[in-house]
Amino acid sequence: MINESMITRTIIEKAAKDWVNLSEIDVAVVGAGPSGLTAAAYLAKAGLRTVVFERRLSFGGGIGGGGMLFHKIVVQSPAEEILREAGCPLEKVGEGLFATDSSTAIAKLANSAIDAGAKIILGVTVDDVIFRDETQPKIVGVVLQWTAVIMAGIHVDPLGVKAKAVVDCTGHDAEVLSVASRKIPELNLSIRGEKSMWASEAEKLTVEKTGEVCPGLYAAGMAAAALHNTPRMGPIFGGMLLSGKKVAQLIVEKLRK
Ligand code: 48F
Repeated sequence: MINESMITRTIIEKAAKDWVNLSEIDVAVVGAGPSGLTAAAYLAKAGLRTVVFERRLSFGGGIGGGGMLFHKIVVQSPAEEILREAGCPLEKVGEGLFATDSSTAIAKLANSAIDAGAKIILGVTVDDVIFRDETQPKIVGVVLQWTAVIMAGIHVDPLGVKAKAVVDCTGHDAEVLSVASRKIPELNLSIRGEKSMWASEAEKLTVEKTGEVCPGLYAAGMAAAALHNTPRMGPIFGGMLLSGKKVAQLIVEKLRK
């Protein structure tokens, strides 16, 4: 029988249990766009306790807008293998070039991350990092707030989650890197923002620049482009997927040492 108090109790008990478990994790991925979802899938596949914190109530980030709201995205070799592995149908449109529906790509990438064992928490914004400065500055977690609280403009103290690695996958604004550079000057981080469009160069450089920014903090996707002032690419997504996969491999190697 449907009972309101039972619904309430179930939600609160189950959510509280999850939050207790996620207060200390292996990897906090910030942002559920293409780079974040891909990173989460490979991190979780490697057995790391991975949680994606996403500000919105939906995942996919910039995929959903396709190209100027037309509902297709383009992906190039070898990144299409990541989508294929996730079960995403692809239409070959040229040598090494493929197209798919933006909604399909979102669903398949999210599904792949969840099936691998990653948890995706929606409606939560990362608005700061946790740091230590014992021998050198190090990022050891993220500070969380309900997006709705931030939108309401009321002061509510946030919660902290400890993580062995934090990945900024927040896209063009590189929000985690930005807050870290503003609040921890010892990190000497300067976020210069992305350059104007040059698709082929941007795709290559985004993957090249993906990596550890300082101990405990990594940049992937457009956050890496914003950090290194490399060009934007528009609605071609291979670089985002390869960047997510690369950051996952780097973290797995680091945490296994
Ligand atoms: O913007 P987004 O898709 O970043 P990405 O993975 O991919 C970029 C491409 O979509 C596209 C492009 C190249 O193809 O130029 O733009 O680098 O996804 C970023 C996600 O992070 C969320 C945001 O809502 C989006 O879903 N996000 C941003 N800031 C925060 C956040 C934050 N402070 N806390 C939590 N989530």
